[in-house]
Amino acid sequence: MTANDKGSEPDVDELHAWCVELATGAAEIVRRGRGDRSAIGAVGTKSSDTDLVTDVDRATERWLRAQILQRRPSDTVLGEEAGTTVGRGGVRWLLDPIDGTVNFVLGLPLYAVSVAAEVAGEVVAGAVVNPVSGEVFHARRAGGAFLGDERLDGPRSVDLPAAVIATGFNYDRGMRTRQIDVAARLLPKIGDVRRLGTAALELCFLAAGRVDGYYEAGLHEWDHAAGALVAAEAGCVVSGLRGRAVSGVMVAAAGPELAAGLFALLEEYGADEVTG
Ligand code: LIP
Repeated sequence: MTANDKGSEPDVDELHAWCVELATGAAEIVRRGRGDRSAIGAVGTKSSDTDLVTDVDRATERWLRAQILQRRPSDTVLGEEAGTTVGRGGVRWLLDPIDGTVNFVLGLPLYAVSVAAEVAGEVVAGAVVNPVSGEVFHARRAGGAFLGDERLDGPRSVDLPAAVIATGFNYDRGMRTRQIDVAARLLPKIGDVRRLGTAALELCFLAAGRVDGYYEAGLHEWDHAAGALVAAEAGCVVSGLRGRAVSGVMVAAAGPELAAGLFALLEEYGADEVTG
């Protein structure tokens, strides 16, 4: 039975393979696009003057949507650039053609294609591919997290005062003012902060032990869907704050030893109360 049979239970292993295949193929389009100044030069803005979009974002999402249509024509697709296409199939695909678009435009080598497959409201497979490094992070629910073929087992064992925590700031200038106040209170209590500009990669870097924790408010589903699965399958705690689930209000993630202490500080500082 294949995942594209109508009415059959989607095959999660097949969805996982497709997430890797699609994110890898899309990453090649992004890689080639980075070399085309005309494509990058046509930079538009969306929610604010810092929320950038390029022709490469749009072309990559069009390619991803076409690939999904070939495999599972009845599914729902949500993408950052073209919104939601509602279908009757059993899978909802979440696409970020370039997560870290500002980095992409500037030529900072930290951006990624993120593809996730959700079944019955739960992300069951995902892949995040950095077109510059060629790194392919991927996971399937209950199947573990991987960088290529290498199994990922999350961050090091570290105390909060030495922990390096990644975060991000929203395109809304009022919200980011409140977010920087939270970061300013947090910084003296931890080892350092990293602002890498791509939620998808920051969550995968947590899974790979390159940072010790991550939190951000105001993300869209497509930003975190695949990366959150990779982090969770690497053994990390991934949730909202105050016992809530991951949402646009807050995505918080850390290793099991660090999570309680980090999340308590974030709750105390109101990291999930910045949307205004
Ligand atoms: C980005 C996120 C990042 C956030 C940026 C931006 P985009 O997504 O991945 O974590 O801090 O403000 O939202 O817009 O590059 O796809």
